[in-house]
Amino acid sequence: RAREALGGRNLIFVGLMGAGKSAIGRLVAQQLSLPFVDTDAEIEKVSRMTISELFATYGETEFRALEARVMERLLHQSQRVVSTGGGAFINEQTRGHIKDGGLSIWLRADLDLLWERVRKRDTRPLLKTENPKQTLENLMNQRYPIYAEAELTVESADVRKETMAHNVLAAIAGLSAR
Ligand code: SKM
Repeated sequence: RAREALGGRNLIFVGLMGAGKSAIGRLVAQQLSLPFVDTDAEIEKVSRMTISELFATYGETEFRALEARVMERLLHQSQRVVSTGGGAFINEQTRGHIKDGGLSIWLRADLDLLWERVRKRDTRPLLKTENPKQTLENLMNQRYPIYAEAELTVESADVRKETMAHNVLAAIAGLSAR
């Protein structure tokens, strides 16, 4: 039923780092029998650099421009499930591509859950600050009103990813019942 409700559109996950976009997106793609792509991974592939290297070498502005191009290209291919980098939906141009390119879904999570998941990783250039938890909270405050523009919102909880995938599919299926 979720696949019917999608009606051939792409399904695009947005939200902050640590919300589970990639893990849940991959699982939802399997369950919908659609291909999956993660835009951060795709950017790393086309640039042959890591996200951290891209930020360090070219800066955030260039990264956002590349992200916008990659998003536009990916969303114009065959139907798929896409998980996006945490800042993708915040960039006006990329947000336009996402809104035009399929059904957007915000995985919303609270600060403690996000922090537990990102604190151990060293792959997030935006969190290389004196007080990364405060930085994460600032990002939440800036970004949550914008993520809220996604067509659907699903609350990300500290539960098994299978449960989250189920919640996502139920939310999509519910669209056709509205
Ligand atoms: O796209 C990467 C990059 O580290 C920037 C980012 C962000 O702005 O929240 C999140 C990551 O997915």
